[in-house]
Amino acid sequence: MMELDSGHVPGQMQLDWSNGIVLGAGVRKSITRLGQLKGIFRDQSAWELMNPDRVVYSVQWHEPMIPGTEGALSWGSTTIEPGCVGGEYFMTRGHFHAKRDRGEYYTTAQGTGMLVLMGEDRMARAEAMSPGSLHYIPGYTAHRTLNTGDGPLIFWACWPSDAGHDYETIARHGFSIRVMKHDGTPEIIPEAAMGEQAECP
Ligand code: PAN
Ligand code: ZN
Repeated sequence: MMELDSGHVPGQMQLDWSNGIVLGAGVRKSITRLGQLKGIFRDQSAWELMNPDRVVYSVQWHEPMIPGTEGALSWGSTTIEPGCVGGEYFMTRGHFHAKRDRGEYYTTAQGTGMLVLMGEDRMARAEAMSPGSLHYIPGYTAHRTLNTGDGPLIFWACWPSDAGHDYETIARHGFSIRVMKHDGTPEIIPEAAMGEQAECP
């Protein structure tokens, strides 16, 4: 079979929809462990006490065109494991797209969570995620997902292949809101109002 310059073999792809699995040639995968998320969770001392090898989330995706191709689309899933660090749910790093005007769709396949969205003016909001929920992420909007349930949170995403990922801005300035586990339920707290947080129950 012919190979594209990107190394991906064209061919029929198949999804295991509810489990977030992409089947077919050239599926890409990444795993993010707790140890790679320094500075993401507010309670650094709670983070330091946890196993750095613990998997927080994994992504698998299908990128049929060379990354960066204008007009091309990529498709993938993210699975966030259940867990919590210093009262804060397991979550993704979060990013703006490097090409700021590029949008994205998410749709939830399994579990419950929150999608945190923040504009360049740092105005933020959160959308609840549950099976079947559809989320449009406009351009110029940073996005991060958290698992608020007891099982995995699995969602699908479709994004422009030339969007790119700007993690640096979030690493430096963070999001302006956090989602904390309070009496077993998610509570949205502005970063500026954060006080001492209790340990995860
Ligand atoms: C998603 C995210 C995925 C992992 O595919 O990349 O959920 O989150 P981080 O990239 O913030 O670690 C997406 O938004 N792509 O653009
Ligand atoms: Zn994105």
